[in-house]
Amino acid sequence: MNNITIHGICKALMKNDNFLVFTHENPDADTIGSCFALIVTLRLLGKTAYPACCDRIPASLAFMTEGDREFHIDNAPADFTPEYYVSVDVASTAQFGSYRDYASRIDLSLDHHATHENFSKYYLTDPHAAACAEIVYHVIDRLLNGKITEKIASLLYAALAADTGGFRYANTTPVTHKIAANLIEKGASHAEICRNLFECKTKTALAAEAFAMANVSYCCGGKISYVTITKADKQAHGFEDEDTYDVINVIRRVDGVKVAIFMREKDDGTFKISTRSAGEIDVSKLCAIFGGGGHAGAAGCSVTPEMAESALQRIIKECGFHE
Ligand SMILES: [Mn+2]
Repeated sequence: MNNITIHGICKALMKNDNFLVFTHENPDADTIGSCFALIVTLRLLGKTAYPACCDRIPASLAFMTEGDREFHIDNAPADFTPEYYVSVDVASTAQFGSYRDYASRIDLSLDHHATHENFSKYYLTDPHAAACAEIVYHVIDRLLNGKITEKIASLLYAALAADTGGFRYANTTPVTHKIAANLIEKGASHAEICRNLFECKTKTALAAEAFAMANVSYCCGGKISYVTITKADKQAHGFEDEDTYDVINVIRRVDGVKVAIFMREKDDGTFKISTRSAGEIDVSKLCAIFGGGGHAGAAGCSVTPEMAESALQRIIKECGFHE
């Protein structure tokens, strides 16, 4: 499954310079925290490193990047020539989004998705890691001889907290808690991070969630909840794609729901389907039918507008619940 160790990764990073570190498309806190923690570390070691993020950082996560939201490859200085390409939390070539063409150049990928495609020269995937940041933590801790800075600690803590839903999801392990404890010891501002991640919401994000609560449907005796937000809905109610990131978490909370499905029409007209499972069903398998992937408890895929309704019905059917 892996062709390099943490020790090997540290050697490769020490030996090289001029790093470009890729996040996945529609970046979340894990890919952002992993990417920026690695960049800060590499710079501390005297190296040149820049992030490559094809999509804007969501406004709700801009607290992780000091308010900056654009980290395109051409935002790096003109005289920067990348020599070593890394990706973090990226499970497949498709997840590079508009940077898909770079996938074949990746020297090293660090990931925690069981569905990881081995697209890179070297790869370390640990599906037992709650977040990619757990793997990145081990790399950084070794590179810095335990001298993790406050800033790095906060970035990794935010990544860990986000991918575990505030250490509540089934992916949380004793290792996750030990790493989190160490990051707090190193100065991670945990309370502020958790407020930013889980409590603060823009008015438009709250409006999107209110829309979802008002329009959610149930089937299979209440075991499945689902809702769709179209472009027209977004226009009519004034919310944007990034306002809808927590919609899936709103509709999965309903008592008795085993699988939640959220379908969102993107600006390019395709539909992004996000799924969550309470445990029984492996939703990554359902999303794989449509070329997507993710984790057993959280997965997604994208389909064409013509496919959207039938994909939703197929996913519902594949859950195998009876009415
Ligand atoms: Mn992740």
